Amino acid sequence: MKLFVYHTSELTPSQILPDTAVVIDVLRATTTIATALDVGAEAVATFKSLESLMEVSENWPAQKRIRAGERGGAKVEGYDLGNSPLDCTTELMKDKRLFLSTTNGTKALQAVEQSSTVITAALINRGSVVKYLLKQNPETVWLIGSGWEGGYSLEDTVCGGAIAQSLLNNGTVPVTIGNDEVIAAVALYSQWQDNLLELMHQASHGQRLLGLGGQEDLKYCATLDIIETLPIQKSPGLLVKLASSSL
Ligand code: 3SL
Repeated sequence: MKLFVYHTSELTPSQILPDTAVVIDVLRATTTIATALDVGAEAVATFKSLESLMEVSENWPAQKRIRAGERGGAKVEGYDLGNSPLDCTTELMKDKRLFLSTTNGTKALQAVEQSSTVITAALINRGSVVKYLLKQNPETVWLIGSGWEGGYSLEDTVCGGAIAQSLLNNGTVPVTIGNDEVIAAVALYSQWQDNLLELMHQASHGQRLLGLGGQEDLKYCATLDIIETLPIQKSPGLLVKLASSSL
């Protein structure tokens, strides 16, 4: 397995695709996606634009859908939810399809949606991501941060580092380093691994969310390995929970 880290989707090569793309938006899209599927959502349909979300979700039974729209960290008017993973309760999500559009995370997903395999990662499900990659052992793996409007986000790269460090230390499957960003991401994670919440507080998007009252969101998003759910793309933009027998 050859591992690459890209801090943002804008920095990923545009002419080639990996065997497995791992999209990361710790604050908060991929944390929300994993949580929604973990509590029983039937699937999460992701959209770069709010217009296409509205258009596609119109064809889905109203009692079976939840529309979530976030821009600039805030809920978009007229949507059921914003992008807080803490809104994803079993009561709300069970057997529903979550239609989600966020500022950067769903855009990053779209950038690599043609890869043979697309999964999403966050700190909360890091262990399952590692387990899956070691089991599948794809030739090339890209860990892609969503960043913020083209810029680098600390929390996405630290998650890439958490995954990369576990893969590089696994001791059974040979894993090689594909670019310098892997080394940088592992160094970042090594520095902050015991203080991930403090890193979120220092990160620019963490500060943006704190300004919007997102203290509890930051706490949840900074927690490592608390769920086993692995979101995997079934068709472009549509994520489902990987069956636990496949992990
Ligand atoms: O940028 C994104 O896609 C979001 O996850 C941003 S937020 O955390 O919902 O503000």
